[in-house]
Amino acid sequence: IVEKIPKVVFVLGGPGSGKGTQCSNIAKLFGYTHLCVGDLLRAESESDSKNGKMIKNAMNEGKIVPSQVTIKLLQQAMRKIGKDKFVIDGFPRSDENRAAFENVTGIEPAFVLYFDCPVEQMEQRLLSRNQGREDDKIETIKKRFKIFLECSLPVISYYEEKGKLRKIDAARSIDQVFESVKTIFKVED
Ligand code: UP5
Repeated sequence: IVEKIPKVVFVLGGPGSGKGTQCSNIAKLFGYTHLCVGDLLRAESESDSKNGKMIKNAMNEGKIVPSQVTIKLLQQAMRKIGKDKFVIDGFPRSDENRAAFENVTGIEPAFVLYFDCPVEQMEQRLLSRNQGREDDKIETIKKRFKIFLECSLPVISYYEEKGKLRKIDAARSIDQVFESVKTIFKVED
């Protein structure tokens, strides 16, 4: 059986830039399946799998979980769901993540959304989210920002150079941001 290669859109942006919020809108309106890599990792960390503790520790430090773990979870989810269009939220977070995903899956994204938002605004959103996420405390938030700047911005530059980046001003209301998202999907989809 030849597996059909699914269409993938990566959704990137700093912690609190609105990736999850906008991905669920994209899923509803454009028929994509939303895969939040942070959610896959949180679920795995709650299971008794051998990696559970390691994942929890990494996330509590805002660190990037090793690619092999993340990519395996992503592949499992994509196969299980069996759909052909995915928005992948919060991955790849480093050049190493990106290269490993390409090598292992042979998939390149159709395009990449980038939610651009000032750090102060992202921090405010995370501090007022109040959903009991263990990494939403100020010390961990600072670490997440640092890793984003050091490891994830290079991925964004990579896709910009390839002409695949679609940058959106995410410092506006949820509805205003979604208007920009819609314009892009109407052209690209
Ligand atoms: N909100 C959203 N949009 C708004 C707007 N326009 N105006 C005002 N408020 C807005 O939104 C955050 C909050 O802001 C919400 O309360 C929302 O209502 C409000 P959300 O849509 O959740 O933003 P998002 O960018 O998705 O923020 P999130 O905190 O989920 O992003 P992170 O990238 O930090 O979290 P993620 O779950 O992807 O990753 C968590 C950790 O997992 C990482 O730190 C890392 O340790 C690990 N990880 C890996 O190791 N590898 C991976 O590949 C992925 C994750």
